[in-house]
Amino acid sequence: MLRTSLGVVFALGLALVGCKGDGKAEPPSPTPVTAGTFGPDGVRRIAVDAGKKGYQPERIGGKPGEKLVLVFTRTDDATCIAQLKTPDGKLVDLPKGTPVEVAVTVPASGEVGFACGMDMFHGAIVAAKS
Ligand SMILES: [Cu+2]
Repeated sequence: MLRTSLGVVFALGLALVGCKGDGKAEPPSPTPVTAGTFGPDGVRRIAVDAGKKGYQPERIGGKPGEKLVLVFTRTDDATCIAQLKTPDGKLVDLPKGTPVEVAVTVPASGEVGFACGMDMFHGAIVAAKS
């Protein structure tokens, strides 16, 4: 009996460690325009690493209303981050090591969020101050 409950607690602990990420809000601070590269279509592309610690960069700045392509590449085995929830709520699979392009639009003001499929890791597309 005791062994069983310990096992359950241990499994829960592992699950939490496996998908770490806190939901605490960061204080709003001016986010600069994130460096990217322009594709042949004139749309700025920004590479985002989806790894052990979440999204790098985590806050992506762009000009208000700017269209961007975020190029997500998952670098970690953790299944937690293998799915991306886009700002419009779509779930997108991120196969490990394969860049996946997601078109987004920078909001006119404030920010819009994206997250892992389990809503534990978060990132944001932020209207940068110019
Ligand atoms: Cu997660």
